[in-house]
Amino acid sequence: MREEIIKMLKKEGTVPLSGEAIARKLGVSRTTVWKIMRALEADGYTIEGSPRRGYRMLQIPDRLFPSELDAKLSSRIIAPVPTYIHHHHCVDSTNNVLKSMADQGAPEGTVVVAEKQEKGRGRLGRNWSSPAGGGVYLSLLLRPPIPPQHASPLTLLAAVAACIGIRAVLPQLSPGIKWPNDLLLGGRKVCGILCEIKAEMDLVHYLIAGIGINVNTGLKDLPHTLQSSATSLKLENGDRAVSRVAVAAAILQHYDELYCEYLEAGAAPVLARWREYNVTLGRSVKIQNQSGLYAGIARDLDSNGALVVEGDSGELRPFSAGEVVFGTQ
Ligand code: BT5
Repeated sequence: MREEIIKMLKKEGTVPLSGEAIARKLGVSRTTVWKIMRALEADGYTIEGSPRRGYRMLQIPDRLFPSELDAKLSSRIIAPVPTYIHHHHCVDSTNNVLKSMADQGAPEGTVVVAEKQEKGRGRLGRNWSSPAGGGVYLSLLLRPPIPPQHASPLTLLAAVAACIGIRAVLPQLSPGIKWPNDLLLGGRKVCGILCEIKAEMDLVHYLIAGIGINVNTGLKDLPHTLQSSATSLKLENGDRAVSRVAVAAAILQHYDELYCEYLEAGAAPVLARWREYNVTLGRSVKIQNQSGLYAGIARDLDSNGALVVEGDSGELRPFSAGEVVFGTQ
């Protein structure tokens, strides 16, 4: 009902809509309409209400509500309708919330978004700092018909979607992908991605792609230890605020398009786009993984998304997991 009322008010624009007309259309009492208006105001919508003339929507908050995201989406698989989007003010981790929904059978394309995370997670038990107000924290659910050993390109797809989505909203910025899927602006991290899968030997049950972006996050909102390595879209945009809804919707839209293409054409187009937007290939790197540290030049991705590194004596070695440190760092 809430979503319906938002749609009705937006459609009327500056023309007031009477409480009675809304109540009649929705088959509820005027008191119910009044209560929903109060709830919308509590969520940050500015609504002018006059007993004689009715209600007008004056301002829409930049929060990741399903109706706001849906208004910018024309997707086929990821959030094809607003009921696929689950908005929370605060969660421990959107990946955790979506994981329990996936275990209970949530459909492919389900999305969980939050304004704040209390235990945002990075890879290998690391932390993703997720303060309220400035960031976008979202997770989306895929159920690709593939074995787990073919899942890597789908984690790279998340970085490509985030990169293209950000560039679509802010064409003046050029985020680049550090393997496997960090997004950097001016050498600083603006977006991190955590992909988790549940699988049997020969079938992926589901993949959750969790994406965290510092949109309007101020450096002072982040822990001291991150202030020299992190940035936000706002900071890179000359300190001008950026619409979180626009960024989140653009990423979901591009994710949808890339995933549809992946299902039809396989991994090659995703890998080609990753190469186009990366800032890793051709650089001197050190790869840290469970077996130690390996230095060389990052040369290419192989067909499964592994990073191929050329060692000192010209030998090529593929890495399917690990941490990249650039030679100059
Ligand atoms: C990542 O891990 O970068 C994955 C981050 C994924 C976050 C999303 S938010 C929605 C979803 N729900 C979750 O709980 N997680 C996902 P990793 O490559 O391991 O990098 C983690 C490192 O990034 C930390 O150890 C810090 O050094 C740094 N870091 C943490 N928070 C940051 C932030 N807000 N901005 C920039 N760097 C940050």
